Formats: sequence, C-alpha cells, structure tokens
Amino acid sequence: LVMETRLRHALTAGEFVLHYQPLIDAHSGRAVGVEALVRWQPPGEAIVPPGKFIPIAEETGLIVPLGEWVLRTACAQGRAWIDAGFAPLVMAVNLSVRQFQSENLAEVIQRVLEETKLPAACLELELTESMFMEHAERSIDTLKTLKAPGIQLAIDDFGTGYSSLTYLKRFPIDKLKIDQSFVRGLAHDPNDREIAATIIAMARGLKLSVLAEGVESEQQLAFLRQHGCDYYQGFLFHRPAPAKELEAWLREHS
Ligand code: G
Ligand code: G
Ligand code: MN
Ligand code: NA
Repeated sequence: LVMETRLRHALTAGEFVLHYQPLIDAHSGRAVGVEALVRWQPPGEAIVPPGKFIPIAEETGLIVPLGEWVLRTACAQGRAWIDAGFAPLVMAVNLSVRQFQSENLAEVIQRVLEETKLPAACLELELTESMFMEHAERSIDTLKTLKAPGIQLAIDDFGTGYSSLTYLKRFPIDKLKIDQSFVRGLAHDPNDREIAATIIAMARGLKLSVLAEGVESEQQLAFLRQHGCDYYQGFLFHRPAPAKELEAWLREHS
C-alpha cells in the first residue's frame, strides 16, 4: 500500500522518465526505431527499474494512467525527432495486460496520435503472449482495431509465454521479438541456437519480421546474421538511454 501511494504520487509529480533503446535493421546496420522503456526517478534516490514497479502498477490498476503517460511521452518524443530532422524511426511501446484489456485502449491511442501528431505507421505496440490466453476472439478484434490505422504489432518476449502457436496464424501480428533468454546462450548453448534458428525460420515462413533482443556479443550477432534475423536490439548496439543522450548516436546511426 505504501508503494502504491508512492507510485500514484510519482505519476502526478512527474517522477517517471523514459529511456530509449535502438532497434537495428540487419541489412543496413542502421537504427530504424527505438523501444521506450519506463524508469522511476524518485528525487535524490537511485533510478528504479520497471521490474520493481510495473507489477505493482499492474496489480493496482495504476498501469492504465501510467501506460497512457508512457504512450503520450513516447509518441511526443517520436514526433520531436521527426521535427528535428532525424530519419524516420519507429517508436515501440510496451503494453501491459490491463491496458490491453481496457475498453477504450484504441480510442486512447488514437487520441494520443492525434495530439502528438505522430503518424500511426511510426507506432509499434509490444504485446505479450499471455494477453491472448483468454478470450482469443476478443483479442483478435482488439488487435484488428489497433492495427486499422497502420500501427504495427509485435509480440515481445516471444517463446516465454504459455499460449498456443495457433494465434500466430490467426492474429494480425507483424513482428516477433525473440526473448533475450534464448539470445544469451547463442555462442555456446545448442538448445538456444536451435530455438532461435527455428523462430527465425518460422517467422520467415509466416511472413512476420523477427527481432532478436538482448544482443550483447559479436558471436551472437554472427549467428543471428547467418540465420537471417531482420532486426537486432541489445547492449552491443546501445543501452537504453534518455532521449538527449541518444541523439548524437542516432544522428550517426539512423
Ligand atoms: O528496461 P528493463 O529491461 O529493465 O525492462 C524490464 C521490463 O519492464 C521489460 O519486460 C519491459 O517490457 C517492461 N517495461 C519497460 N517499460 C515498460 C512500459 O512502459 N510499460 C510496460 N507495461 N512494461 C514496460
Ligand atoms: O521485456 P522487454 O523486451 O520489453 O524489455 C527489454 C529489457 O531488456 C529492458 O529492460 C532492457 O534494459 C533489457 N535489455 C536490452 N538490451 C539488453 C542486453 O543486451 N542485455 C541484457 N541483459 N538486457 C538487455
Ligand atoms: Mn519490450
Ligand atoms: Na523481451
């Protein structure tokens, strides 16, 4: 309860910040987007990673207003980069289960796009497999509604959820993000290599694009390149960083 009160205060006091991590196109080697990742910066204290407060925000429902703040802030940043003359970047935003289930999600997103003037094609929503476990038909309707204006849909942490693969053929998804737990062992673990290679091949067969998360080494990169992964994300390229800290790098690499 104390934590809930602190988080509610943090939202009104403007203590949340977004960091952005580049998404790299395998063919050009350039940044083609960024993922927005929320952090909490209580005044005078160390920055708090999302693993420490997103679950509480999700339980208490605070994730809905916090998620809307993330969406609006990320879209405004995407627009600001367009206005500043950066090459077009996709802005990827994580959605939580509660947000995905909220009745007015599509309207909220539409309003944010209108207010921030970010083109819908520049927004990518990151969803997780667990969102589709219940109410498959309703999930499909929600995804179609979200996608209609041109927003891209990605499955985050792919391979770690419990849902069946049938959703891949029935749901209007654009991209799979291979979870970093499979990328970590690519240089030495035969199981991780097999799983990653299989996800990449399956994505190609299903005409989905595929991104590898958590790329940290040249060996991992070499494996992914050899297997035709479309996009990379990870510390090898850039850590999540505040917009201002990323801009010089983005000018060079986008
Ligand atoms: O940035 P970091 O690697 O610490 O993120 C940890 C987890 O927090 C990731 O699973 C990420 O998806 C989640 N996360 C980060 N930002 C957001 C956000 O804005 N909304 C939601 N729902 N989850 C987020
Ligand atoms: O779950 P999701 O994919 O949304 O969250 C991405 C998380 O992964 C972020 O918290 C980010 O800080 C973290 N991350 C990004 N790149 C790397 C990496 O190369 N290695 C590790 N260990 N974590 C990473
Ligand atoms: Mn993500
Ligand atoms: Na992930």
